Amino acid sequence: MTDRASTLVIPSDFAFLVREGLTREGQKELLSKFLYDQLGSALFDVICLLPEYGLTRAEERILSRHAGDIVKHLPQSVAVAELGSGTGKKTRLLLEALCRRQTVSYYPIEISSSALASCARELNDMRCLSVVGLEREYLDGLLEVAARRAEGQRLLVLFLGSTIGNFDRGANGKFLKQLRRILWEGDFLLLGADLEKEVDTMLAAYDDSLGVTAAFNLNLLTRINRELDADFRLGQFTHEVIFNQRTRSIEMHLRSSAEQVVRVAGADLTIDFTLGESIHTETCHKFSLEELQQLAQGSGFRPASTWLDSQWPFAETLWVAA
Ligand code: AVI
Repeated sequence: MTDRASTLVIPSDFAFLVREGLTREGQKELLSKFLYDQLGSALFDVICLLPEYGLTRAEERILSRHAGDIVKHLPQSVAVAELGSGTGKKTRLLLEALCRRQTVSYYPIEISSSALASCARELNDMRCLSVVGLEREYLDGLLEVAARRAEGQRLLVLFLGSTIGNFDRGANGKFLKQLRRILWEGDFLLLGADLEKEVDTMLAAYDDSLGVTAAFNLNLLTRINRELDADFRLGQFTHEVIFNQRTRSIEMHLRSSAEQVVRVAGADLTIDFTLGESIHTETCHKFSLEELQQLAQGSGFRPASTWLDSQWPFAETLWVAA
């Protein structure tokens, strides 16, 4: 599974990948990037406010407390590229600290034009900032930023919110190596990663009592119904969250509560579900600090510093391209 925004979704790809995921041997699967249509993205913004979902607040606390310290590690002239800008709210904390010493070129890279627009609105009043949004896949956008950088200018890449956890094991290292190849030695990556914690706390973060995450997950079926002329009955699937001990990951599933047949006309597919069979829709890996260290070294970075939140185990790590 790729991250939520690493690949542009064009309709024929969508049909192809839905077909591929639902017809595979063994565990049926839908890629988590498909969770983020317009409604899914809005639901994700609500998830970030839920009492059970501590990740976003943890990262905000780290950035509001330590932005000055993070910036002290950076050279004078630095351009900032962000993979998946989201609303821009967290980034603002860091950009404000940078703006105290330099004017800043900021390049949010997003596949969603509405997210880019809301990020630009959020940062609109920052006079020291020039914002150039790139509606691209992550690495394509980063290549473009790297080509635009001024002579001698360092790059700081932001990859916040633990989106790195939505890669499959192995795929995260591969992605980071590709990212590293675009950078020059001495460039920086600031990576936000959710850490392992009590299983019940992790499960509750993805199965909140208001049912917002359930709606976020089930919305994927609504999307397939709408875009691929399918007849998934939402009442016959339930949101389920498990912690996979082997992979140290939360997994989101949609479990069929009946034996049923679903037609996905736009993917030319008729699919049988047995009672209790599930579709795996998202992996949310939880890291240990040693694992992050190994990931940095294995992908060509040197870990420079790590900041932790005292209330919710979450790490913001600054890596230097080695
Ligand atoms: C985007 N990503 C970091 C979220 C996470 O926690 O893995 C996605 C999410 N899925 C359900 N809740 C949040």
